[in-house]
Amino acid sequence: MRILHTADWHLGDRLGRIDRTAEIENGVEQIATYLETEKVDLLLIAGDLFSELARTKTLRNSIRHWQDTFSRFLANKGTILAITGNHDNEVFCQTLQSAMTLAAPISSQGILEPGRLYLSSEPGFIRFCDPRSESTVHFVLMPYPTPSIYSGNLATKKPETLQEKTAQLEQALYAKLEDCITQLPPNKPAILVAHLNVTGLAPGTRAFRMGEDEAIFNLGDFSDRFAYIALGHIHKPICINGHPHIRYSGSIAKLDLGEKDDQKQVVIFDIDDQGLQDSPAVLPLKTRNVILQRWENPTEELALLLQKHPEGLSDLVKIEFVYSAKEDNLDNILQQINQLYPNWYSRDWQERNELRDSLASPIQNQAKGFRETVKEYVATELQNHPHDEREELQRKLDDLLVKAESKS
Ligand SMILES: [Mn+2]
Repeated sequence: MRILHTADWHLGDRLGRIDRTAEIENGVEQIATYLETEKVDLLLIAGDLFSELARTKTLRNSIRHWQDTFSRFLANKGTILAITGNHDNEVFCQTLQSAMTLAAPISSQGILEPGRLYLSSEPGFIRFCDPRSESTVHFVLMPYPTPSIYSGNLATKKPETLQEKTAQLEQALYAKLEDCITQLPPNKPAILVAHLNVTGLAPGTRAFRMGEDEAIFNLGDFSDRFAYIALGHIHKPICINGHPHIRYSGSIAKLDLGEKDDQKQVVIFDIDDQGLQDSPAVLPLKTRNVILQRWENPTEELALLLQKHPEGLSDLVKIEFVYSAKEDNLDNILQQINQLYPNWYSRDWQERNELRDSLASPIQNQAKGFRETVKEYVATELQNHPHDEREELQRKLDDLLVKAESKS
């Protein structure tokens, strides 16, 4: 069976004011092309299909996009197997799963039919028939661990601290994993699909939009049992402890500045009755650049860049600059930014004479209050709206802020 491993699509995600849907869908289309050219049997998505920022309409459009993109793959008996990640909306995914099962009931024999999408938000163990060798391929699925998903294996004692809660969740996941492994037929190759943080990453490697206190799982004792471990959650493509068969495929678009240097990719591998054949192969994905621009002399820098790229650039850019009210024209600068980088996602500036601290890090030292932060955010989001509408919304916002402050 030939399998393509990918993860962390984050459909419907945003970066500042920029909606990333079209770009991420382009990544999905590149994957669909690989499914055909590489004659893949099963597409494996290790969690985080949707962004937590996606609206219902975006979710609907994404599903429609899958229909268009994968209909041929599915009609040719290709299979899509996905698990949920921490960014996926659990209720939405469960509804989708139930609706699919209702439309096409799953056979009770235990070996799942090819030619359809399986999206699992439950940990467990499933089987498919390998269309090449007619043998059975086993998958253990471990979606992102939340107390509701792993409740069957959770200790009954209510946790008193966050550490205790994390420890209980870790134990529940290990117990479930152990339980699935005992159900596997001995000496048959199996694949583990999991959306979580594992040990063996370089210090400071953190999951997308997650804090430092996240649970980290040690797959060490379990990893020998699997021919391949398909991980999702960390957006960088990484092999764990140098093992080519234990890896994060990484996300399919550069979702923020932390991913600016990543070469996005998917992994393809073959598995048969004997286990993994050869070393997994990596195929590149074309992605849009995400960059940071810091200017001390914005007028000059912009003139140079516009001379070089009069048509503008498609990069997603975070811009920070310092200008002088005497020498620079702020309106011109902002206009030229729109011309050069129509896809800027964040911009921040400071008038040179307003600076109190050293010039070296003027922008990072801004400490804004609640009111200022909210107003600034709304002003940025509304900048492309008609003037009247903007003024009216800002007036309403002011009223709301006054009310909120009088209550607190
Ligand atoms: Mn994740």
